[in-house]
Amino acid sequence: MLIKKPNDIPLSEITPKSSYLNRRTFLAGAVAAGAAVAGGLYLRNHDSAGLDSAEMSSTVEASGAKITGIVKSPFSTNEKPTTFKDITSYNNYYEFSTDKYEPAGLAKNFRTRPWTVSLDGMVKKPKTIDIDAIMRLSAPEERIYRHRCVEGWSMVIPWVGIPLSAIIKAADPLPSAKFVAFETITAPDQMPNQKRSGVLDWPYVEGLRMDEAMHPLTILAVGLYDEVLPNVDGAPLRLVCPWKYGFKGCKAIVKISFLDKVPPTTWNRMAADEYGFYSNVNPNKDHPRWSQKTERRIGEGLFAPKHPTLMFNGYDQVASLYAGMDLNRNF
Ligand SMILES: Nc1nc2c(c(=O)[nH]1)N[C@H]1C(S)=C(S)[C@@H](COP(=O)(O)O)O[C@H]1N2
Ligand SMILES: [Mo]
Repeated sequence: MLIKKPNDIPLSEITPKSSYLNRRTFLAGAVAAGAAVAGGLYLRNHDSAGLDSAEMSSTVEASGAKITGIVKSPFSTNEKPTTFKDITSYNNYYEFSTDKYEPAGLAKNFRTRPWTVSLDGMVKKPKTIDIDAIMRLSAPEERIYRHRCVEGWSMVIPWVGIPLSAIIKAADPLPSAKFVAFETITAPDQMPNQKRSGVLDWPYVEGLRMDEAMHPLTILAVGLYDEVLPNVDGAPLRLVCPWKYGFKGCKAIVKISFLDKVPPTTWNRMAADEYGFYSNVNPNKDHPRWSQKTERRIGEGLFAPKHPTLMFNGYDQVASLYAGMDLNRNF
């Protein structure tokens, strides 16, 4: 799991296990949710406050649907993307399970419509936006990004998303807003671990400094491999900030708040000595319990040579955001 012993990582990949308990929970959920989708996969949009409703009659298909009009991006890496199968079957999504292989099945019938995101805190006017209106704020862009988990593994993920800056502009924050906070949905009826104690504090929360949030590399992902985002990767909307460790990428976002002080973040609250607010990828700053110098690329096999981990995960263009900061402290 995030983050017990480093040698858990290879073991969990060798032996994909699914506990009997969780399998039963999943099967029970599948029967109930199956009825809801049996009538077809087309879902209607919902109206949303504060945005034009001229296009509100369009429809969006559920998981597996192609996203059209995707624009390529100069920010994409030309490294070989990790397979769709690996990206959607090896996951961290603690609301469903702390195992890497269980979330895919457990999240299968997670409901992503209707879905709204509230924009609040230090904004001119708090509002609620429908997910389908968010998807129309900016043309969908393909962003093929390296993804580096703090546990020491990585992938290359062809996200589809919109710049986070687009929704921040729609939120119209006050000049006093210096930080942006993200919150995952609370849905214990759908997320088995939200009914259990001792996993994490729910809801999962994350945050960025305003200039990090406005940086053109930072996106809200709505898809991958040209398809609507699979549930297990954080559908319908998840944060992607590619120069930071993966846990900053809050999944299934329902709230974005604007603040004048550093927001609490889930892993920092859990273990402040191990996970800072900034959590920029940094090969020179080891985790207290393991090295961060190298990473295992998922899909290459357990015995493939590891890749060197790059400062800022290779996204050096963000270095100026941290001028004057001691990057080797536990940020
Ligand atoms: N709500 C929520 N968001 C989360 C997590 C989580 O457990 N819950 N795990 C984080 C971690 S540790 C990682 S590495 C990435 C994994 O994203 P992926 O499953 O799409 O690869 O999601 C991040 N976002
Ligand atoms: Mo992670």
